[in-house]
Amino acid sequence: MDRTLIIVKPDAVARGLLGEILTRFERRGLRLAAGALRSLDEATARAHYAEHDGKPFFPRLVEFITSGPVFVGVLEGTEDVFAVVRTMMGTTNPKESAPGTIRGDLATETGENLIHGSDSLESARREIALFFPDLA
Ligand code: D4T
Repeated sequence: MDRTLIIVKPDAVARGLLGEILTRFERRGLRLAAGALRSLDEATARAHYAEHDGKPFFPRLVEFITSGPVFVGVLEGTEDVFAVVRTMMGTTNPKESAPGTIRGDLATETGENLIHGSDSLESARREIALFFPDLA
């Protein structure tokens, strides 16, 4: 069974959208294999977003993801679950996200786009090992 990692970001938790977002995944047929509210420290945030280190938006991204509690979860339930989750999230820039997606329904700004989801099976393995070493 494939698994993928989600992070419900500080903007979503602060806006009270955690339940709405998890409900969407559950209604789709996905299950939470693990999950917890956490406050990410800078080292964990930098490790998670290492592929973006050096890009102009990286400092702001680390500052944002460490600015308040997030919900880190592992979803499972179908083959290529990462792709199902990414489709449900919508595009990175919510202004371009289709209605019906999480970002397309609930967000407008790239810097506050509510949710992270692993972008491949390899990313999912790496990210699950970072946040839930007992599951890896
Ligand atoms: P994450 O990784 O958070 O699931 O988002 P995406 O997979 O949809 O997008 P990404 O990895 O390209 O970007 C990571 C994170 O950085 C923010 N960002 C991105 C930003 O603030 N400005 C930008 O120009 C880009 C490309 C939003 C998501």
